[in-house]
Amino acid sequence: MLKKNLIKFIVSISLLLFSSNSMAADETIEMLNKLDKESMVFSKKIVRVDIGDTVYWKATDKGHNVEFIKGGVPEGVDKFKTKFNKDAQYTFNVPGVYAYWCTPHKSMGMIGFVVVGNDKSNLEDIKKIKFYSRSKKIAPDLINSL
Ligand SMILES: [Cu+2]
Repeated sequence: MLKKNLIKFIVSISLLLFSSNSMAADETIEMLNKLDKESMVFSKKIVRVDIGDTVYWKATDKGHNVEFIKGGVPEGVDKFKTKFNKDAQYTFNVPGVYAYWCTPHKSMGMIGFVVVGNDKSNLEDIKKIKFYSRSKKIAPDLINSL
């Protein structure tokens, strides 16, 4: 009986360690032509990472890329635009909110946000971004849930 409880205890401790660890881990986002009822979409529209974490974008479907939106990143962050059909990655060393889109599908709702270090100090800049068409429709709710 005692042994059983000990095992339970060890299992719950390791689960706890695992889950707290995974919250601060790197993220992988798929670039997709279709997900449920949406087409042209990043598999996760919002991810939260710690400073120094890396986000990987997988070119699961072809014809997509990642482009940071001008004015939609923390001050001092350089331009970032990846090649079509290629997996991409970026290591986030500056805290703040990053808004990006897929260049050819930026008006089709293919947008995403990364919050780094739980820092939302540039949220006002994010709200000023000019989104187009379907992206314009979905952006406010996404920005409100950052
Ligand atoms: Cu795309």
